[in-house]
Amino acid sequence: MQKSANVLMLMIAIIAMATTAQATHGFKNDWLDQYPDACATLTAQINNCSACHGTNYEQDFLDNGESWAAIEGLDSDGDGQLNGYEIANCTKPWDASSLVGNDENTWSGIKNLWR
Ligand SMILES: [Ca+2]
Ligand SMILES: [Ca+2]
Repeated sequence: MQKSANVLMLMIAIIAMATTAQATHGFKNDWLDQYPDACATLTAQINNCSACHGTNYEQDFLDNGESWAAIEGLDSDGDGQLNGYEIANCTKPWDASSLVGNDENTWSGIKNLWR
């Protein structure tokens, strides 16, 4: 009986993990579809789901009908720059330390041009 319960719990855990992975994969693909011209730095960050998972950016997405376009006018990370502006300028709308005018980001942007 205990073995059956363990197998059942294992099956539930596998299904839960698969569901989460599917949802995350969908969010990522939606983002990539929404911003096909996003810079390589942001695209790489989005492909690494942990980049924005658990951030206010993700929460704003969930709270606004799961629409990336709907949150372009928000400032999810509170750095004073709107999400859409940040994406257009290759800074991270989920990271307050990443913003247009930050010298380190400017240097990263220049380096990315040469890669
Ligand atoms: Ca921002
Ligand atoms: Ca930012």
